[in-house]
Amino acid sequence: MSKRVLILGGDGYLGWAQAMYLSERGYEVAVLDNMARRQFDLNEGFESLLPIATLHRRAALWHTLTGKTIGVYAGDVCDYEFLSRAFQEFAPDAIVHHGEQRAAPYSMIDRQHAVYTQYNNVIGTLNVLYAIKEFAPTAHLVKLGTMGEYGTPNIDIEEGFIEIHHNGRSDLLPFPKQPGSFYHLSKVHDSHNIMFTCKVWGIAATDLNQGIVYDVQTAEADRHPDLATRYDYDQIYGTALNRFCVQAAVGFPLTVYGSGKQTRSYINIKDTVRCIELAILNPAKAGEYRVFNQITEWFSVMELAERVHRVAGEMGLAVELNQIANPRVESENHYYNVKHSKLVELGLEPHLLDDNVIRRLIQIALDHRDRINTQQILPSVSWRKTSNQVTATEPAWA
Ligand code: NAD
Ligand code: USQ
Repeated sequence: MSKRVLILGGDGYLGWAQAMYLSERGYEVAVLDNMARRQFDLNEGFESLLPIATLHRRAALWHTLTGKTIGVYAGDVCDYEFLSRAFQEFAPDAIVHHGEQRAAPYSMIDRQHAVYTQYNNVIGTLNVLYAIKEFAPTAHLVKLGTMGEYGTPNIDIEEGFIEIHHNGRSDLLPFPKQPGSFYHLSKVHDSHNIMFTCKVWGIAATDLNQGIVYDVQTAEADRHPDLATRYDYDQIYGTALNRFCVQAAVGFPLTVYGSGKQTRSYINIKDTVRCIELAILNPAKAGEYRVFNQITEWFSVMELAERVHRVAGEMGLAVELNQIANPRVESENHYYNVKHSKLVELGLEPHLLDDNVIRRLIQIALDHRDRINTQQILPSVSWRKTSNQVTATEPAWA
C-alpha cells in the first residue's frame, strides 16, 4: 500500500478534501500549492461562498483536532528546483496531481490566460514527470484529467482506449480527443506526455478523466468551519450546479446557456476522494498508463436547472429559468453515453445526486447570502469574441 502521498494543488477545492480524507485514513500526507487560485480571487474580487481558512491554518487546525500532520509545501509545480526539493524531502509513494488552472472560461479570456493555462498545466505536469523519473521512480502518479478531453462524439465514450479495425488490421488506441476549451486541451496535452513517459521511462500512471464534481460536505470538512473546502459560484470558476443553487437562493434567474441540452458527467466529492484512494490502493504497474472515467452519472444542464428549480420551490423560493445566449462554442444537442466501470470494479459505491444535496447547497447559499455578489454571476467570457470583459492581472511571464 502507498503510504506517503504528495498532493499537488492541495489547497484547492478537491485537493484539500483529499488531503484530509487520506490523512484520516492513516496515510502520510503533504500538500503542495502555490496559492494561484487564491491569488486569482484577490485579483478579481471573487470569493468562495464558504469562507476558507489559509492553508497553514487548515493544516494546524487539522493537527489540533486529529493529532495527524498534513505537511505543507508552498510553491509552484512549474519551479523545478522547488518541486525537486519537495520530492526529495517527502519521498512520496504516490503523487496526486490536482495542481492546475482548472476553469475553461478562465482559459478563454484572452491570449494571456490561454497561454498561462497551457504553460502552467502542461509544463507543470512535465516537471512532475521529470521529478518522478529523477527522485521517485517507483512512485505512482494519479493525475486529474477531465471528461471534457473526449468532447461529445456521436459514439459511446470508452475508458481511455478504443479498439479500431482498419483495413483488415486492429489496434487498441487512445480514444479520440475533441476538447472544448484551451483548458480542456491542456489536459489532452498532459495525457499524451504522461502516456509517453510511461512508455519510455517506465512511470506508473493513472489518468482520471473526471466529470464535474459537486457538493462540499465530507466527514472531515464537517469537523470545523475552518476545514471547509471551496464553494465557487462565479462566472469563471463556478460550475453549473453550484451556480444554479446560489442563483436560486438570491432569486437570480437560473443561467441556462443555450438550449440547455448539453450533457455532462457528474460525481459527488465523497466519491472523488474515494476514487483517488482506490487508485492509490490499486496502483498502475511500472510502465503502465491507464485511464479511468471518474464519473457516476450524467445530466443535461436543463435537467440540473429543473431539479434546482423544483427543490428551491419546495423550500419556498420563487426562481425562474432563464435561457441565455450560450457564451461557449459547444454542441447543444448530442449523443452521450460513457463507460465507467473500472472504479466500480475496484470498489466504488456511488453517491448519486439526490435532492438533499441540492437542498444543502441552496441552504448554504441562504446562510451566506451576505457573501453573494450577484455582479459575478452573468458570464462575460465568450468563446467567440477577440477580447473579453474579465481581464485578470496579466501573468508576469505571459
Ligand atoms: P482548484 O482550482 O480549486 O484547485 C487547484 C489548486 O491547484 C489550487 O489551489 C491552485 O492554487 C493550485 N495550483 C494551480 N497551479 C499550480 C502550480 N503551478 N503549482 C502549485 N499549485 C498550483 O481546482 P479543483 O476543482 O480542486 O480541481 C483539481 C483538479 O481536478 C484540477 O486539475 C482539475 O482540472 C481537475 N478536475 C476538477 C473538476 C471539478 O469539477 N472541480 C472536474 C474534473 C477535473
Ligand atoms: N453552463 C450553463 N450555465 C452556467 C454554467 C455552465 O448552462 O451558468 C453549462 C456550460 O455551457 C457547459 C456545462 O454547463 O455546457 C458545464 O459547465 P461547467 O462550468 O459546470 O463545467 P466545465 O466548464 O465543464 O468545467 C468543470 C470544471 C473543470 C472540469 C470539468 C469536467 O471547472 O475543471 O475539468 O468540469 S468536464 O465537464 O467533464 O470536462
